[in-house]
Amino acid sequence: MSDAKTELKPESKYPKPPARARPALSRHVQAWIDQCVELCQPENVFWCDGSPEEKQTLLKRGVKEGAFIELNQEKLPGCYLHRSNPNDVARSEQATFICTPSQDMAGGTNNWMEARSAYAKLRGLFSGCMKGRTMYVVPFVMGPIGSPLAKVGVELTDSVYVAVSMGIMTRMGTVAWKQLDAGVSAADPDAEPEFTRCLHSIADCNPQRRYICHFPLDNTIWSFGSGYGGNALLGKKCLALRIASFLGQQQDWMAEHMLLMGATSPEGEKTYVAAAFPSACGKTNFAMLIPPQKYRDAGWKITTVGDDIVWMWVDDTGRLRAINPEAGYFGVVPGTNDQTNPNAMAAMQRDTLFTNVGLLPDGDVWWEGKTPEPPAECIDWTGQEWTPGSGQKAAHPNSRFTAPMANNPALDPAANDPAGVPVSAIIFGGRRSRVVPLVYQAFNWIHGVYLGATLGSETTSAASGHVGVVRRDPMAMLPFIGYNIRDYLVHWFRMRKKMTDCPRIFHVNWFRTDDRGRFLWPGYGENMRILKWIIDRSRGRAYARETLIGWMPRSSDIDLDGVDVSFEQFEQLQAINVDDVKAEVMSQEELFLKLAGDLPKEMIFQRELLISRL
Ligand code: GTP
Ligand code: SPV
Ligand code: MN
Repeated sequence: MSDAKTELKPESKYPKPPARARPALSRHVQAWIDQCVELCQPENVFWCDGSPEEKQTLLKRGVKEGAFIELNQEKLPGCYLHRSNPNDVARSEQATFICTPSQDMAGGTNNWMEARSAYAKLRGLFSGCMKGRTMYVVPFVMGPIGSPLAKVGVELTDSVYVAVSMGIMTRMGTVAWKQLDAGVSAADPDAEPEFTRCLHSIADCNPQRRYICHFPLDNTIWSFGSGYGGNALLGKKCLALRIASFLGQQQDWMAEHMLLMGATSPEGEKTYVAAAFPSACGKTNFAMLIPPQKYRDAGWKITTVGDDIVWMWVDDTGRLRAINPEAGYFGVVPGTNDQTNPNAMAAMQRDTLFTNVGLLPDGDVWWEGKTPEPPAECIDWTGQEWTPGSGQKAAHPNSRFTAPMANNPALDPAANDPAGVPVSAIIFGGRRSRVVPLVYQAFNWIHGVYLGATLGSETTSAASGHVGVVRRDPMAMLPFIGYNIRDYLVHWFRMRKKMTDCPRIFHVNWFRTDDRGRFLWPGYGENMRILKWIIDRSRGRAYARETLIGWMPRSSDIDLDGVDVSFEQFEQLQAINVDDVKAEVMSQEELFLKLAGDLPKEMIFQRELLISRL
């Protein structure tokens, strides 16, 4: 394919046919874009090529239109602030639909719309919705270029914020057209190339007319009425989790809501670990962990492959391997500071978009927890003047930073490796102030899948709705499974059969509190101590006791030297109360009922075994 930049101006005035603007494009891709242009009737079409110059153009345009506020460029070069509509600050799970011919394909945990009526409804909404606006054509690749799992998507959006964000979060631009071309077979050059059709309009950002619709059978996503990350950056949750989980089930691979980290020991032994925690439950922080001084002195190093999504497959030798499909981080800011996550702080020093944080008088940003003392004043995330006594939050609890992963000082060297990395351990974890111990290990894969499937967590501000209620969040994927959860669980059990030596599975909870509501475990960097035990268990080196819920370390099996946790406190962290476990089993009933009649037998047997151990 010839270079797009030499052939066309970035913007072509509609209704000049985009077909002539992009002669090298597959006619199938072109035809789809033409249809969307006809439907949405944008005034202009802007073809993104992913170049640094183009990013500057888009940022300038965003500043002019009010989508971005330029921050202090001396302190924060290349950084901008975006304030969203106050009604549009988190994922809208109620407005998220799996659209298939039958409801059974979506299953009991998803909102479902019949595919044809969903198209009809959304066609009505999209019709003419970009009048007077620019449509950005954003081609992107999810996954390292050349990876067998890498997928191409094209997002058509009328939001400059979305276009710039996609440029950070994905491998965006001409590279995607090339990858698409590379996928076309020589035998049938006119065959339809495989790509995800992503259509997005923020429209008038009305929550009553907000729909995030997935058509897994058509490899298509239509998102209307929201500009928020998980609803609008369609490569992320929509493609890389919902559509990808469906494709993975069909094609024998897995798309999971997991971080992926490498741990290098003083001896130079490298272990990769993946961990599934629900939204705003610590993936970014764990993935960027900086070990305590003593571990660093000894030579331990943690590196990040990904902080939110992994795609995994079983290689020829029977090992589970994984890639991070993303190229950036869309991370929670509140609570992030130089103590809790210095790597994230470093990553957001440049070329970062901040969404819904406070703006300081000198053009710097602030959020709750950034500094021990709040600033004397700032402009809060809604654009109002703010002082510490105002009783409001300066930053929205779900305010976010969008930074290229290349900014992470601890980026793993394999983050761009198409071959991915081998996974030795999988960790499930939730946010549980009570009941659930700090760490334990599943008896085996099937038990581990049961633990993942029954994962409970207190809800957070990452999704709109109540915060702090325990809900079941199977594999931290409840909002992201793109098909029937019954088939998803069966898929997890089946994948085991392809593996020769499967990863060990663990469960953690960094969030257990004492009677006064204080965290019992210091968390963050100190989680290294737990990770060390997990690595040693995965490699057959550490001791564990058999308990009714799984294998557990004794206090002597975890290094507590140099951390402010007494042996008694550790016992409190690891305590299991039989009555609590019974109540926990009962509270899983709700999930089991959603699966009624469809429950994989392994789930029933594991539950029976647990009950018989009580
Ligand atoms: P998503 O991006 O929504 O998928 O979230 P995430 O899982 O990446 O969550 P993240 O790491 O951003 O953490 C969210 C919140 O949990 C932040 O407010 C953190 O400060 C807090 N947090 C993370 N790790 C720990 C920990 O080890 N202990 C405690 N107490 N809090 C933590
Ligand atoms: C999450 O909610 O799990 C996120 C943020 O990672 S978003 O991409 O907006 O879904
Ligand atoms: Mn997430």
